[in-house]
Amino acid sequence: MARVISSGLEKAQKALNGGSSGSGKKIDQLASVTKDVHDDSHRITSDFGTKQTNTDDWLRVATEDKIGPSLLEDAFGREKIHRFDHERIPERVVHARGAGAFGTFRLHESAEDVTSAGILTDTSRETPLFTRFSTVLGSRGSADTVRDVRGFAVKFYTDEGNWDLVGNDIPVFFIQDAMKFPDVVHAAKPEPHNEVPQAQSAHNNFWDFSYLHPESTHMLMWTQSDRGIPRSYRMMQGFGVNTYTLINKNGERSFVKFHFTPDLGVHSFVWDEALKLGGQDPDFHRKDLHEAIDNGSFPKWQFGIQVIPESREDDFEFDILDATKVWPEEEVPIRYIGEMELNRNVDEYFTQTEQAAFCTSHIVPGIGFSDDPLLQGRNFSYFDTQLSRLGINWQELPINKPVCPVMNHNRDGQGRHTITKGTVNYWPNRFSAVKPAKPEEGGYVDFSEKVAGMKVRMRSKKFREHYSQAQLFYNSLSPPEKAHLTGALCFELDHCDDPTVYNRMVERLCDIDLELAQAVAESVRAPIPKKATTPNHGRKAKNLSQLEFMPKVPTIETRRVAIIIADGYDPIAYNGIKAALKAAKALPFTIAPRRTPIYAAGEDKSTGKGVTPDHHLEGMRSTMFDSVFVPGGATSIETLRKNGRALHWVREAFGHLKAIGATGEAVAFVKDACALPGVSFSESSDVVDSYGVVTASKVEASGFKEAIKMGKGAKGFV
Ligand code: HDE
Repeated sequence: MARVISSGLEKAQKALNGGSSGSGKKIDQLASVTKDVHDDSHRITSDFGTKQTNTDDWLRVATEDKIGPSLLEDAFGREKIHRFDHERIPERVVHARGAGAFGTFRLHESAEDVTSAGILTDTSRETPLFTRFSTVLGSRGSADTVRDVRGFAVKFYTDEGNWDLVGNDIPVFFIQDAMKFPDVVHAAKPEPHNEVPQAQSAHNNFWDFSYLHPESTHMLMWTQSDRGIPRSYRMMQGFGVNTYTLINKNGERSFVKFHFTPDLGVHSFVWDEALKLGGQDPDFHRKDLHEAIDNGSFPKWQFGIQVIPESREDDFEFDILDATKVWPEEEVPIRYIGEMELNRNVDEYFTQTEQAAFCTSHIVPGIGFSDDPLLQGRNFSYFDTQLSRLGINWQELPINKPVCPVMNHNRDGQGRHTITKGTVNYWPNRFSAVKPAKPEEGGYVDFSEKVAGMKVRMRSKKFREHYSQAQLFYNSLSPPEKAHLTGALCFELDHCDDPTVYNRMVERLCDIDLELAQAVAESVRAPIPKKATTPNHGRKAKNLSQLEFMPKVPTIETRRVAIIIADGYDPIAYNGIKAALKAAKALPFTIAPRRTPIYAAGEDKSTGKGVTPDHHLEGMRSTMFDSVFVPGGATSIETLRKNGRALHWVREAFGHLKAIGATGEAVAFVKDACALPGVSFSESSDVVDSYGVVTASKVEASGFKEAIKMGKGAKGFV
């Protein structure tokens, strides 16, 4: 019998996607080339379609007693090995490790005053999309939780063609000119002589490059802040980074930056947690995204634009085409006009997430480029790199194929799928077959612009100021965020063993903040600076600290909560908290010393069913959860007190600033486990004390849930 795969979810998603219209278009297009291994009517065939009876034994000369030579004649055997030999394709030269999902874009407010793009003006549309998140430096098999920038690439399958917005979770970049890209990537990737370290910027070459490129200073502040270690792909902002343009139907042009702001707020790991997860669960982010979508908790982002009319291009102290600068929101407010939701997991990683190919040059009418020198180079690079990964006909691959008609006189090449009928393949032709579109038919019209100047290799003056916004970002952080940033710099420079590198980097920090430079210098053994090189201007701006992105309606939905029990636990507290968490759509997991059933206080083991834990204490670690709850029960707590791993769970969760809840006998256990010099907890029951620890003599889940919602950062990490 054919297995039915998550049919309920499929149906719900189809309804949500609007069947074959709207955002369902892409899903239906993909369905036409999708086969299901669980369809029981399938039989193994060769690639040329012949059914096969044996795919386990090579055709050979053999008897029951003696094995003889394998025969070259075995076409099936050769085909199987030959296909396997060629399974790998080159990984992306950067952003090799990623995870993707399908979704929908809905527009709330038309932006027709600034653009004619259908996707940004037609509020009745639902546009299907595919989003791929990634790390930058690591190989395809590297860990998710490393300190790095995260890619945030969205392919909108619009009615006018694909629009690829290939962004990051950080709004600025290391360099200003695309020509520097090979240098920054070479310097940041593993060093050439020994291919070490994997997926980390903590090495001599990266920091050597950083010092030698003052333009990277602003970006470094972001990567060393908590933004470099997001808790989840679902809890990151997305930024188009580069300056694009919008053109309205009157032909007027504006400059634009694109933003995605997550409904769940912006949250991060603490560094120790991220480091440990790199080994304990290298797929943490990938699984987190998949799990949330599978559970029907579809992540959403508000989509916004910052717009500057052409006439105001030169009104700012920075160049608005410089990708190492943000447009402060005080000066250019964000206008939120739409929403992106991710609501469907991929069916197959390789053909969808791996073969997805994004190009900044993919734009649609109403959207244009600017002279941003980073963007101009990117427009060449993405197109070019797809050739080494996917071959010339990569745009025909199902994941990359537009949902609108594609027709032109480009032909042939390796792996061509489309069959184009007719006697001509050039334009113009005597039949007037396949002709260019008129603007009124939706044809892309390049913006006419007068350009004059000297042909030179240089950047203009405003591009040469590098520290003002680095200071702005640093100044805008809360004290715990500053402490985390300082700690990150100390960690990274401790991994550099060349004094030239760390001494110089401390010099560079004197361009940002003297106290920061002094703290890092002391920690890494660099000469302690006495004077700022560039005095800190003291200004701050809004929405740079991630603490400003607490969700409008805080939620614990999809937060992973470990409930630790042993035999003799208090069933009322256990069941109460579990029900309360489930009702709030959090994900409770029962953790115990073993995975076989655990019995409640007073439960008769011979007749009782017990609770079957999801995991045992050795199988998982506190790092894999957002929060820990320990119900009371005298015998249970007695057992847990003697279990070093249980103590470590609670103490580690506390060190990682997680909400911890306890009832009854567990209150004293939690307090003892977290006992640190100078730490005291409030005694009032069911109150979140300033460390996020909630203790209560009876089950009142509200305080605990509030503590989970608060996330990290209230007290800083010691
Ligand atoms: Fe990329 N970048 N990049 N990049 N980038 C690639 O394209 C490049 C830059 C970003 O999920 C490559 O298909 C140049 C900024 C993302 O498939 C490559 C420059 C931003 C992804 C490339 C930049 C990004 C890439 C490698 C300097 C944020 C992953 C594989 C001018 C706005 C897309 C590929 C995915 C991938 C070139 C700088 C984001 C080599 C030359 C700035 C999210 O073409």
